[in-house]
Amino acid sequence: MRVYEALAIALKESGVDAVFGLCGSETVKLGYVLDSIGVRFYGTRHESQAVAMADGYARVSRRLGVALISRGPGFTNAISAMVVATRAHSPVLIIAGDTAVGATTPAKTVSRRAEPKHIDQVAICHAAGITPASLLDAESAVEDFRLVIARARSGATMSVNIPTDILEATAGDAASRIVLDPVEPVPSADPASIGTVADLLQSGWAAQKPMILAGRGAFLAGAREELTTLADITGAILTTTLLARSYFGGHPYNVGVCGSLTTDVASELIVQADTVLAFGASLNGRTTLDGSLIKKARLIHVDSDESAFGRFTAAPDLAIHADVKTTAVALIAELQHRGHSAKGFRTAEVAEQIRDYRLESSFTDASTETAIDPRMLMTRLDRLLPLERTLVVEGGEHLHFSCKYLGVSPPPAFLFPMETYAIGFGVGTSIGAAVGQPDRMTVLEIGDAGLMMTLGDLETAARYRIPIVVVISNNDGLGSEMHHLRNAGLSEEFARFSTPSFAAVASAMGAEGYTIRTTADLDAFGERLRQPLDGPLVLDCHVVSGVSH
Ligand SMILES: Cc1ncc(C[n+]2csc(CCOP(=O)(O)OP(=O)(O)O)c2C)c(N)n1
Ligand SMILES: [Mg+2]
Repeated sequence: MRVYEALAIALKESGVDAVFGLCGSETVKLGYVLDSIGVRFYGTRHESQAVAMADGYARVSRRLGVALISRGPGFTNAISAMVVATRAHSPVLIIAGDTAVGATTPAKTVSRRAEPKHIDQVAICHAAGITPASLLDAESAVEDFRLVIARARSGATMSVNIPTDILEATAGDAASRIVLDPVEPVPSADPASIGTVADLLQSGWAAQKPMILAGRGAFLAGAREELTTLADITGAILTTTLLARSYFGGHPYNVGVCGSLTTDVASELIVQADTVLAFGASLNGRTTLDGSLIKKARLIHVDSDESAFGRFTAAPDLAIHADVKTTAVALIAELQHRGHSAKGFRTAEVAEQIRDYRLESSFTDASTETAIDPRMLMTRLDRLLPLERTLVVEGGEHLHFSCKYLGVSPPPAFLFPMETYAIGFGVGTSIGAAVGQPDRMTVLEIGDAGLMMTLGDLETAARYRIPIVVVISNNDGLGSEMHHLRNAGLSEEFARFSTPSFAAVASAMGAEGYTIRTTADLDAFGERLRQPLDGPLVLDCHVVSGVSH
């Protein structure tokens, strides 16, 4: 059996049932065999979207997302998306071809540089922070592959490069010969740190108003129950990073997102906090408004990733490098042992303040006869779309509206593939999410420029009849750049591009498309959105540009 056949079988045996890819001559037979043995192959239009699909699939399901691409330029096309998956700690495996190493023609001197497609993929991975592995031995290729699959499945994006001649060689059954870097185990919190935090929380003069801030790390550790218990004991308000949106949804002292996308009521309470317990959050500048939001508070930062401490903000008052959930459990036990219970923020007045806040009353509608105020668009969509939904938001000015005014269910229902602050991954991420979590409606909210950048793969969604609602916040241009130009007193026309009718483009690609200019247009879709979708439904929503956020 050839290596490519044996690898296909190994992948299927490991439980993978979907692969996203754009193949080249050396990987197409691997893709073909995968599909023919029952691993559904989704053929994409661009390598970056194949990786984004694998990433979206992994983010919603926490199952292994797999992309299959070709060597050299096919590989470099996917780099940006691979960096995004790596930084998100997505369990993603990118299988790529690579230049022949002379395995089947040892007599011939193989010059890698003489091969037009040759690009040093491993060096690129190292430079970009992606973890590479190469299968360079047909004898052990299958077992090496199994090892790489297991590592990726544990939550590490891996790029496995397989030279063309290794793919074609006869597969052996030797034990694995590759060596992967060891994984550092996550420690438990040391009792001294737990004692210090308990002392602080007990000293009524120092910690009168505690706040618990949870990030995606808290969700990944499965710590919701523990963190709410901790908040209830200490009288803390609950808040999250953007990535962990709605994590504490339904709790009476949940104030929602902390940071630049916070609500007025939340920021009013957050600035009063004198002790912040951050769990599994990297505390980037957006979460803390460059530190200003939690300036007066003592910061206790708990994270399983040691590099999170002080990465974006000043070093915390106490850093606890440990598993988030077991740290919360230990802290609860210690506080209960001491009989600690505090009122903190918990007053009827605060509960009422949180409960009575209405986001839709926080702005004045600036819609015109031909374009909708984006805040209005999102609040209306919030009511029209089923509550159980996966929301994927791409970058651009529009994100300020969808991330604030369009609600989501608890994680992992909100996907924001913006780890590098780049646009260009929303289409792929939403397709992967819809495949990975078919029981929920997947909604992609994207700008006109972001969609134009990756338009080809809208056709992939149509071809496979993937049910996604694509909400385009269309302002005919690069809204973010228009904003910067305006602020600099320059003409925003430089960044204004008129876009084609997305309704027409959608229908040419085999999708359903509509143009929306008013809330009445939108309301007319209420019924349609409750019907099952047969492929992408594209809503080209013309929005008022320059609305403040
Ligand atoms: C790969 C990449 N290229 C360029 C940028 C810079 N950039 C950020 S937002 C943006 C405009 C996006 O326009 P659109 O998708 O229409 O959203 P809008 O800002 O108009 O709401 C650009 C070009 C980026 N973030 N990533
Ligand atoms: Mg735009």
